[in-house]
Amino acid sequence: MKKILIANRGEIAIRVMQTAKKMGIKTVAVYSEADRNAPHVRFADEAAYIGEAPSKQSYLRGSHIIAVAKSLNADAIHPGYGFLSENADFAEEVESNGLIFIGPKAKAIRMMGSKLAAKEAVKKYKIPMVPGIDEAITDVKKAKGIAREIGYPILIKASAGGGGKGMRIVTQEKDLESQMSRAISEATSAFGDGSVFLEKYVTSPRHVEIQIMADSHGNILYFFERECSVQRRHQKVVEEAPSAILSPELRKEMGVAATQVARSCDYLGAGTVEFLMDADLNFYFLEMNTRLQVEHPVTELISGVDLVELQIRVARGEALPMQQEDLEINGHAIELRVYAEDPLNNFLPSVGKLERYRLPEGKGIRVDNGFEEGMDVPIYYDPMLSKLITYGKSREEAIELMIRAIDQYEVEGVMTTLPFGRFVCEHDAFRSGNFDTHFVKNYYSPDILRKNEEEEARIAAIIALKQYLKDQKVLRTPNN
Ligand code: MV4
Repeated sequence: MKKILIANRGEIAIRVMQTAKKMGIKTVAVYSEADRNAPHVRFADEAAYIGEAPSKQSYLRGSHIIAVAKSLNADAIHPGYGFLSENADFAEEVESNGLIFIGPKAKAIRMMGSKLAAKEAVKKYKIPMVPGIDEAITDVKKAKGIAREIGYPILIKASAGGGGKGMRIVTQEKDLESQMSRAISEATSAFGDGSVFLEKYVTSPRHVEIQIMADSHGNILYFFERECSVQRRHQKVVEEAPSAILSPELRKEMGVAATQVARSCDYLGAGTVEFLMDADLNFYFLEMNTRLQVEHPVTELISGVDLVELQIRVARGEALPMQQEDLEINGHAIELRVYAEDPLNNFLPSVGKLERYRLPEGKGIRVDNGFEEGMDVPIYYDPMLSKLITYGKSREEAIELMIRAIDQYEVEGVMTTLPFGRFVCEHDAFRSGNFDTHFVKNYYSPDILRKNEEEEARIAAIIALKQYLKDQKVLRTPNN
C-alpha cells in the first residue's frame, strides 16, 4: 500500500493522514468547493476537487471518488466516519475496482446495518440482549401480546435505524397501535425499510461501547470500553475511557461478548460494539458500528495503540501485531467534542468566521482539529470544530486537565460547546461517575452557564477596577 485516498474532510481526514505519513504512505485528499482552502487539503500530498459544497455533490459521490482514486494511482480508500463509511455498496464498489477499502467487508457492514440481521447473526453466541423480539412486526394484536409479556414501557425500534433514529417509547397499551403505525411509516420514509421490532425500554441506561479490531487471520482483540453516556439528543458530547464503573471481570466479559459479535459477521478492521448498561450493571448488546468512531482517541490514549495504523495493517492483510494479554489500560482519557454550536441557545449551529482560534497545548492534551484562525465554519457539514482530549494518571487528573485546557482554548467569532464541557466537568454527578444517558436532560440548563458567565464577568470587572485604582496611584506621584 503506497498511496491512500481519504474520502473525508476535517479533523478525521487529517488524523488518518498523520498515521499514513508516519507509515511512509502517500495521501490523497478530496475536497468540495467549500473546502478549497481547508487544512486537510494542505496536509495531504495530493488533493482532488470532487464537486460542489453539499455532501451529496461531493463527499457522498462514491463512484466519482473511486474514479479519482484510480486516476491518481491510489491503492486504498479510507472512509473516516460519517459520509460513505458505513455504505456497503460503496465498500463493494471500491473492492470491485481493485482498490482496498480500509474497513470491513460489505457483507459485515450490511449485516450490522440492520438491527434485526445483527440480532440474528449473534444468536449462536450467548450475547445478552434486551428482552424483546428479533423479527419485524406489523400485526398490532400480536404486538400487544408481546408487549404485555415484556412489560411496559417498551421501545419500538426501526431495524434500519441507528443512533436513536426511528425510536418510540410506549408506556401503555392504548398508545401502542398509533405509535407502531407512526414508527412504521417513519422508518419507511427515512430508511426505505419499514421493519420495526419491540424491546423492553431500559429507562436509565448507560451507554458503554467496546472497541474491537479484527484481522483477516481470525484474530479479534478488544481495546476495552468507552463510556459515552453524556449525550444530547443522541449526539455524544463527552466520552471517556475507561468507564468509572466497570470491574476487571465485567470488562473482560463485555470484551469477549464484543469479539463474539465481531466474529458473528466475519468482521475485519476497527469496529465498535455498543451496549446498554442498567443500574445493576447488567449489559445488553445494542448494535455494532462498522467504522472508526469519532471518540477513538480516548481508547488510543489508554491502550497506547494507534487504531488507524492497525486499520491499515489489517487492511493490507497483516496479522494483528499483539495479543489480548499484551493489552492493558494505563491512565484515564476524556474527550470533549467542540462544536460550533450555541449552548445558551438550544445548541443551534453558530456559523461564522473564526476571528480568533488558538488551541490549548501541553502534556496530556491532544486536540484532533480540522480548523484554523480566519476560516469560516461551513454550513454544509457537521459543525464539529475539534475534539479536545485530555489524559491523566487518574480520572480526576484528566477532568482537572480538561477544565484547564478548556480555559486555554480561545475561540472568537462563533459560539462553541466549550463552556458546556466545563459545566459537565464541574458537575458533581459527572465527577462522582454516577450518571446515565439522561445526564444532560436532568442537569443542564442554559441558565447555569449564564450564571457562570455573569460570575466570571463580575470577577473580571473587580480585577479591572483594582488594576485601575493601582494604576491611578502610580500615576499620582507627588511630582504630578
Ligand atoms: C435503547 C434504550 C433503552 N432501552 N434500547 C439510542 C441509540 C440507539 N443506539 C439505541 N438507543 C437506545 N436504545 C432499549 N431497549 C435507550 C437508548 C438510548 C440511548 C442509548 C445510548 C446512548 C444514548 C441514548 C439516549 C437515549 C436513548
